[in-house]
Amino acid sequence: MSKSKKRKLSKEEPVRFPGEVDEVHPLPFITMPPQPNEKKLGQLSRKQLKQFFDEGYTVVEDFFTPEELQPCRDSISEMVDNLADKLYQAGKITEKFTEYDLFQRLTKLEEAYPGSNILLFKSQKMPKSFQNLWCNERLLNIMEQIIGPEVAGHPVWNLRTKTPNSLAVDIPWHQDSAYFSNESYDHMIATAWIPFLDATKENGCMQVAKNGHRKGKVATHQCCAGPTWYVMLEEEEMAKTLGIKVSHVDTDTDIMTLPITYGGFLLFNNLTPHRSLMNYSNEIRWSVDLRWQSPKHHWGFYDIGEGVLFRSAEKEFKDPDWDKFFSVDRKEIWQKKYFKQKDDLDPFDTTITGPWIGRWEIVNHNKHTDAFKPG
Ligand SMILES: O=C(O)CCC(=O)C(=O)O
Ligand SMILES: [Fe+2]
Repeated sequence: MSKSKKRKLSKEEPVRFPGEVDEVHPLPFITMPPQPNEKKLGQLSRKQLKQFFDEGYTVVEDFFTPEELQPCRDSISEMVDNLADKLYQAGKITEKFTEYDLFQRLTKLEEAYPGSNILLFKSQKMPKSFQNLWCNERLLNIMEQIIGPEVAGHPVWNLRTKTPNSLAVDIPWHQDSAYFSNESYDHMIATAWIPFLDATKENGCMQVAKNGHRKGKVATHQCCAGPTWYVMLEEEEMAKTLGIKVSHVDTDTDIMTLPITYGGFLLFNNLTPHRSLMNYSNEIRWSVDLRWQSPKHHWGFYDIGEGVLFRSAEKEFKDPDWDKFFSVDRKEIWQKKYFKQKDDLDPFDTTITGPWIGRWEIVNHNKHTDAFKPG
């Protein structure tokens, strides 16, 4: 990968990409807000909270019951079923693989029609079950501990369609703010990464680089990894700019591999470097990532949609305004606003572009970077 990250225009002026800034904002990421004496249901222990602010992550175990997560599993099955129908009706596949379960069926579709995992990633609309998970009372109690009494859902969420051995869903090191706009750099956006099965080293669990948030800085990312639309952060750059120890062999390292048992989840923030391991198993590692922040801050996601208020300090809170939130489909907007192609896209097109591609140096060109048009 490119060593000459900053091609010089002249001796004094290195080329800067829009994502690169000098200022740092460590305090919002390492300072625990004042905590009331009384704990609410589901809230983190003092030790977990301290780890979240000190190290940039914590794993919460045994949080959801299988009954709470089953509706999400059912929704995913339905999404896969719909995709199979669409592919079948368009003549892209000759069988629908209905006999395969949630952890196998998309793999079969992927074999029959490569890119199926991307199509499902690209087309997702949030089902009711995920809405309920997003504003689960115990989860929001945790968000109050992290963000304060005003809690809103952040517009960026993803269902990960991590089929075995697929480069398209192999997500390299990054800080989430590298995908967001620069307005996200100065405040906490908390992510819960929730797997729908035991996430293991074999099936592609997450790794975080602990302490990587402490400098309050977004390191220099590059675009795009292999055949994908993902930004990437080199380990050398993580070590240099974020000051973290990146050894994969020493025990004295900041790289943490985090298997998570079904019912648990991982919490991290928009400056925590993280990636997922390759899925070498024979099952699909489904997960969802959901985000929250204070509604007082900019959404940090360009001008593509706003978040949705879940808790308010001033007034008794009723229901989230889902209609308003869903009136904007952020993935559809990316595809239109940042895509060179003008006419309607083929519904089976697997190109993904978005505003993040314009934020970093493109060191690896592919169909996604080629399709990108600055908004
Ligand atoms: O699920 C993955 O593989 C990556 C998740 C991720 O990058 C995120 O949740 O921000
Ligand atoms: Fe991420």
